[in-house]
Amino acid sequence: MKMEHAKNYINGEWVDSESGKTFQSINPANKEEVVGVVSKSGREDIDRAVQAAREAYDKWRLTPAPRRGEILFKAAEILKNKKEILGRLETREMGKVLMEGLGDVQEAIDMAYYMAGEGRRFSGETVPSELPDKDMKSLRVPIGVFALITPWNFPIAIPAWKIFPALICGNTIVFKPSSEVSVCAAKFVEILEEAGIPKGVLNLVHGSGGEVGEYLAGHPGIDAVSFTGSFEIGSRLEGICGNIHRPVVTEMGGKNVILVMEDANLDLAIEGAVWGGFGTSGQRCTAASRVTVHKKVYDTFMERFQTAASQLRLGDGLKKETDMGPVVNETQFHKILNYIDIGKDEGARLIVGGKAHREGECAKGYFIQPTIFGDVAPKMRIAQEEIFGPVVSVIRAEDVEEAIRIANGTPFGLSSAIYTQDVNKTAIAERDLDFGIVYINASTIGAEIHLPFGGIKRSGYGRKEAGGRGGALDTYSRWKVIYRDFSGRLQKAQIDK
Ligand code: UN1
Repeated sequence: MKMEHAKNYINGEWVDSESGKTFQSINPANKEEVVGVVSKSGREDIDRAVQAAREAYDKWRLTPAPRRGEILFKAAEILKNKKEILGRLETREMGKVLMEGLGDVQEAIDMAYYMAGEGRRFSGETVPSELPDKDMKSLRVPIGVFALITPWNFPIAIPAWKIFPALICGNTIVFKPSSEVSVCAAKFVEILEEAGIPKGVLNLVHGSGGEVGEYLAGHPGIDAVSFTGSFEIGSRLEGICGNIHRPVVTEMGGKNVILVMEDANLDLAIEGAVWGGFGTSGQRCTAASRVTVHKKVYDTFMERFQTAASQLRLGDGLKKETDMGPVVNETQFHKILNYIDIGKDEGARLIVGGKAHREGECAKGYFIQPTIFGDVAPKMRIAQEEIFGPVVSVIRAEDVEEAIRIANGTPFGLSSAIYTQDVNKTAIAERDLDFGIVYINASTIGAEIHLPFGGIKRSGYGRKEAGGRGGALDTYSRWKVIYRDFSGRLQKAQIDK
């Protein structure tokens, strides 16, 4: 397989880091395969990228929004042509199965078309004044230079959620992707370069969050920060930004939950639990890591869920027969196995899985068996903390009210789901589940890009991501209000009434 070189992209040029240092990006399905050699950046590289973004800002903010939209439209077309290449690269670099890699790229394509259109709908309000010969309006204006810090689990989609709306709103960008997916990020930026993004408008700097991410977020040349990743890092960035009065948006973890009621269509609920719990090897912030099941159907559900999970085939995500790929790296691998030990120590019942999977070719990668714990108590750590791996905790519930109380009883609030045929229960769930997203008869994953995405409590802070006016546009623009008095005399609002 081809080894790639992922360089920094600063002021329209692909450059090595100033120190000349590099690091490797490895295929988690096969540690022997180096996917790419990546420029390892330091503060001096960040300084240059921020400066380039600052210098490009005035010209870009004054470029008409429909023109900015045309570049995004072109990016969508190129992404469409390169969908297969990018999807395969995602599988090699972070392990998700090809079908999911392609879905990830599709999310970016959809976002690009959607935001391209927003360039012509960039509207504010015009309202009448209380006074004669005076007009007034609100305008969306860009915020300035955005630092965008993204995770490894959606290597193309999440950067697209941030970069496209930031660009359409007229901001310039310093983009710092997770070091796990540097090659994907570089390929994505190459596409935007090909689409015609002017130099300096989008800059890419590789490196680790600790070394360059925090420095970037607090950099004096940055106006606002958008981050997706763990609560630990996100809350640290909130602190840094709060201290210097800088807008920050964070999308963080989840302890998402599926509620299975006594009247649920169990075929559907089990498919949903498998897809939500083990899709992307459980490494989604929306993953269904908890399931609460009504006591009347608990035993049947468990038996069938166990059978379905044990049939999943693990392997390299590029192979057609693979259902579930590896987890992303050694640190996550050990962290997840450690959580499995914690679950056993806490007295949860291990139903299936629970071990690393080292058969055949899988010995070369970071594979963990799909794991289900039964008889989990809501306060156990495995039911409270984000594991970010293929581990699902199943909790018994008496009724819908108890299931909702359990669902709401963690520090997170991103995504939730209820399976039931009873319209009244869906209404209660919709009203009372304390989450950013509620699914009805569908799993906790699969948010679409034209509605806002995000959660409450430890799942997120600030405005929401992705789509909808309340998502993308409100995050990446601010309101400016204009009053114009053309009466030629002093008029006093409120007083002259
Ligand atoms: C994430 O896991 O970080 O709703 C985002 C979903 C995807 C996005 C997940 N569209 O599952």
